[in-house]
Amino acid sequence: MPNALLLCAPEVRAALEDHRPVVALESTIIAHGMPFPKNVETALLVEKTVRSTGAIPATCAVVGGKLKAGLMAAEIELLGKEGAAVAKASRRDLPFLLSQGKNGATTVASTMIIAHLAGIRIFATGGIGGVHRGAATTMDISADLQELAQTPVAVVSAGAKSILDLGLTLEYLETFGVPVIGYRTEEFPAFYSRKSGFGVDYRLDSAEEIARLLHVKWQIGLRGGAVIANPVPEAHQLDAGVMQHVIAEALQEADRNDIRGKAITPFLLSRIEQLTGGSSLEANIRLVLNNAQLAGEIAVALEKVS
Ligand code: PSU
Ligand code: MN
Repeated sequence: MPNALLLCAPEVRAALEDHRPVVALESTIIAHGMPFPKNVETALLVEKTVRSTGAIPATCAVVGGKLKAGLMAAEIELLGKEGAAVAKASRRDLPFLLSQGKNGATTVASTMIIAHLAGIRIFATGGIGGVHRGAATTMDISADLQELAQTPVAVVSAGAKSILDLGLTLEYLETFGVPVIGYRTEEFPAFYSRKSGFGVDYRLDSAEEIARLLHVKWQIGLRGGAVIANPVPEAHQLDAGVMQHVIAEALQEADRNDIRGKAITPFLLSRIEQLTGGSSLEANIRLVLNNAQLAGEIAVALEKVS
């Protein structure tokens, strides 16, 4: 059913109609996750990486009060340049932005919503949101987790940053029946580093096996998505000990400055980048490209099994 508020790029629509593979990409990472101009360069490189696997990229955002699956380069450039001035749009923000004809950069949660409306089943990002440290008192749990519980889109990520409570994030995903699959790893990766000390539910070593798992999950009518955890490439990971230090410092600063709610993740990301002298940004770019590659391969394999 076409939706009047959804605009698919012609290339994306054509691919979906022909049952060719498409990979959704988010835009909060562009506007709020990385500085200009690296954010725009990376977003375009991510699209190119998806194409190299034979899949079509669909970067998602809210533009002029419409949900978009597939952006023009000029739209990516605009989101990247405006950065934090663009609204960070999660599930709860969509009705306001659409009814007011505004723009928004979509998080994992809202990108999953757009992907599902468009008919896209695979999505690549950097890291998913999760249960924040101290959530027992702040109740700060990303809407990404509820979206994974209810919307049938698989998200390829490098795990989650240890700005989050990774143990509670994994418990939450278990409660809501979201499979966490490690690609060639038994350990849930901690974004900048390959190891976190927490295990994944299952390890699978090929895109084909992951595609089969997703196919059967949806074939038996199980709601929701899946987390595909793809560790940052060995050569680009940062020292876990150093990162623990940096993250602790950034968290303390956030606390001192009373930064809360949707502002906390962008604040921590930019402080971590400053504190690591930019090496966290390089790792971030490499892991996103690595996720785009795997997501493309899974999307290609999924079209073959379904
Ligand atoms: N984690 C990252 N980088 C990011 C985000 C999370 O390492 O850019 C972004 C994603 O768009 C994610 C969102 O969906 O932050 C989660 O925000 P919140 O915790 O406010 O739901
Ligand atoms: Mn939050």
